[in-house]
Amino acid sequence: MKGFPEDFNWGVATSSYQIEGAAFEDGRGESIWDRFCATPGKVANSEDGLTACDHYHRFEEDIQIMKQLGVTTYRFSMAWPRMFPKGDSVREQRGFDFYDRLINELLANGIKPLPTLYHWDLPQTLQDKGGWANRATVDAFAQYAAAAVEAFGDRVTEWLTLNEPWCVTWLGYMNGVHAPGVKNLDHALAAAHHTALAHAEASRAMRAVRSDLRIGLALNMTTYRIEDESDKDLAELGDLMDAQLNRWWIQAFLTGSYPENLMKIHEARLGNIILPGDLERLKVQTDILGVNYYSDSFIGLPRAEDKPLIEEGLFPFPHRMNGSAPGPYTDMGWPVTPVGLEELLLRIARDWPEIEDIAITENGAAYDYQPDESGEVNDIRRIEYLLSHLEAAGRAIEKGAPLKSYYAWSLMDNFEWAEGYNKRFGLVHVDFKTLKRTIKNSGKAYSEVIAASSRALARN
Ligand code: IFM
Repeated sequence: MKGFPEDFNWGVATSSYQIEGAAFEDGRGESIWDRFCATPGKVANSEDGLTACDHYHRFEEDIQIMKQLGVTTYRFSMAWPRMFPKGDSVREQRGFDFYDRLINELLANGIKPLPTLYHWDLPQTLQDKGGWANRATVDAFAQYAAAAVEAFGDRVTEWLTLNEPWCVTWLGYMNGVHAPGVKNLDHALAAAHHTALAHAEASRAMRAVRSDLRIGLALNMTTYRIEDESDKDLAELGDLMDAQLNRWWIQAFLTGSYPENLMKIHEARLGNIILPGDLERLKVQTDILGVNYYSDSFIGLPRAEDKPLIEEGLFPFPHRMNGSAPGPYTDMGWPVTPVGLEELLLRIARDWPEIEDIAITENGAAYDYQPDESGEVNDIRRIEYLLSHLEAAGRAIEKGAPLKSYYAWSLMDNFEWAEGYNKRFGLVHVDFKTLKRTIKNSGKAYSEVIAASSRALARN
């Protein structure tokens, strides 16, 4: 694969609630996703993460699969309610012990761990007090982050704080399709600010324990494509969406400010949320920018029946998301747009030259391929998706993007949040009845890319 340097990190990614299962074992507390899944009508087929891939009991087997794939690094998340069941200062040692075993097993197999501290499983007790809309969650998160570094910082030097704070904020607190299912603009704006503050405060708390850490966060990012550039409303809308998704958290940690267009639209509300001194506190050394990229987003001209997406004034113009997107599409209905990844990486390099280490912390596609009679899973469209995105990433490196790592989403089929188990993103097939794992042909293709890259390394 062209473009990738010798020391490139080749990884796979997962998250705790999506794979671990053992939801109430060894003292783990209830998370907002346990509560959300138990609420009728929230998740497809009323599915939940109670068992998921049972990774909690099968992590050794899963690490052997990673070894077989040849990955050099593994991005996973720690479940906050496993370690602090109520989100306060009372620890559950058995939760810490699980991650201790996981990390040691990874290291023993030559795989570098990259933990994410928050991939959406907030302790329910914190949500009962407002969750990310409550400022107190910022301090609770910083304490949890520091405790994780105290426990594992001797072996783990790279950390991510939050995964996709845009989803936490806008899917969790505005349109309510994710846990905790709140629909309230004030809560959403508070979550947008508190997650940015949480990244900064947690980073400082972690560095106070160990100064040698490299810390980042993972943002879902996209390139917005506007159907008609001459349409002023659509162009303004594109800029608002770009600010809300791509710029909010980056601008916060780099400059201690938020995009002006959003500050203006939400002036009155944000005035009550952002307290004196907060903006300065947002700015924090961030060593790794994790980019979760799946597809470009297409903002189309409205049809007669289209209405403003959010009445309260966030997206004030009627439009049609992805209406103008070219195919093909994945099972999520997301367009396949590999060139967009190259453009996004080059945009990051151009707009934020201070960022010296980009990791693609997630990239992948949902396609439902099952084992054939011989047991083989020939997921040809996933192979095409994977290779075309890797080629795009390689071109971006050649043109100067400081991309250091790639994590395929996901190691294995898992619980895809509100979509349940129907949307399969794995390089490894999981039979959710027997929990049998089968490496798909995409997993084998990825493995060949990694092997070819290490052969190139050996030749030099
Ligand atoms: O499964 C999710 C993951 O948890 C966060 N990023 C997007 C993935 C696919 O939807």
